[in-house]
Amino acid sequence: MNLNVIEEAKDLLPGGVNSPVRAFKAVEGNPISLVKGKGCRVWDAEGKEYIDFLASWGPLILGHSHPRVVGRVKEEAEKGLTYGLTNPNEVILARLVVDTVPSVEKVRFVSSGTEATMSAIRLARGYTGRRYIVKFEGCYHGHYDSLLVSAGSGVATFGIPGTPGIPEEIAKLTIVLPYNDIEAVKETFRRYGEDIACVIVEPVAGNMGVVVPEVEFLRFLRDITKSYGSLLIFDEVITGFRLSLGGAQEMFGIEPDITCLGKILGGGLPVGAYGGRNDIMSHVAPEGPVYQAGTLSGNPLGMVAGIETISVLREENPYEELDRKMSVLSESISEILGEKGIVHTINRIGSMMTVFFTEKDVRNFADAKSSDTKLFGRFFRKLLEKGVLIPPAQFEAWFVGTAHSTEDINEALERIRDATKGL
Ligand code: KE4
Repeated sequence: MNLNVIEEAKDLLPGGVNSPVRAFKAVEGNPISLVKGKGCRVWDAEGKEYIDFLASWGPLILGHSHPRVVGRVKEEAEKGLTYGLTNPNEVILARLVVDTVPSVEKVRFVSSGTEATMSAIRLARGYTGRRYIVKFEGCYHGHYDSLLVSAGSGVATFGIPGTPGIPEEIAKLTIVLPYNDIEAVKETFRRYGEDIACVIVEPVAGNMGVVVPEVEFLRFLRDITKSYGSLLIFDEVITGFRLSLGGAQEMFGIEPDITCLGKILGGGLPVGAYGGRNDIMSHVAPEGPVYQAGTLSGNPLGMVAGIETISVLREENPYEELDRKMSVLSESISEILGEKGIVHTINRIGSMMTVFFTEKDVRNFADAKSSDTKLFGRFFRKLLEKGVLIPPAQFEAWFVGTAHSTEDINEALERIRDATKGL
């Protein structure tokens, strides 16, 4: 059954998938298809069960099929799926976001994290009238042309296309710098600061694997953008509602000008958002001149899934417990790998972590790339065989959610211990 689905998919979808990482190329594995999820467990098309630390790349902080989320979506779907005009649930979720994310006074819903960051970049350029943007190597902000750009040669130089299909003229308007590198940012602003529209950053990186910034790095970005009249954009698509109710900006006490959200915001349905100060968001059409639109933006089902998810998080405030659970998981995995003499380092913050197979401290993408990705691939495949699902790529974040009980974590650790025997 599973094999047929995967084989037939290859005839109909590029690489047999709707997002590249699902093809398992980064772990040299055979992709599986999942048909059911409940709590912290998922089942593939052949009925095999896995304890899930992928959590659909982050959205499922409450686990799969949370009764309140599913119940509310069912109830809403009975009434209708989409109207193309404003639905009251858009206003309810907007109020929740404004009351929960410290820097957001006004918000616009879209249908993915990519749409959120793409729109935020356009808004920053429209608001400032400037061309250049700054991003950091190893940070991923979705597949928007201006953000699929690799570092040029040398520091503080213009970007080069990260994939075919992006004109050099667009790529060179993006400057790509090393994460955590204050000197590189300082030099870039000294040269181009008057023409920099914005800096976009993952305030905790999840897409090079988890990399926690030096807090003075974020503080420096906040100060230098303010002094040059550029906007600071926090891409909190992963960290929003993940690291704390108010995300990384609440955890670190640093307020960006624009925040991008996604994943948990939609509780598993396609929802993204960008928001920020009133005087900035008032530039977005139809209130202002910066155009952005979407047929299913603010879709009622996505809205109610988000409302229930964020409401449960506000009621339960599970963050200390999630931090404790992830701490037990990461320390126990480190012990298991250590007993086998396997060189590794684990970066963890709150309920997100990454196991790197390198002896280096991982503080940026260059460090992360020193990992033994072949060994990671073997590790992934052995875990999958034993019924543990982690992200099928080294440079991603693992997640723990409220549905992972202590017993689930212990059971997963037994399976992980078993899996490392033949590593
Ligand atoms: P989406 O367009 O995939 O909803 O969001 C793009 C995005 C933006 N910002 C951050 C920080 C993100 O992590 C993402 C998407 N994350 C990846 C994996 N880390 C999604 C998985 C995939 O591409 O299949």
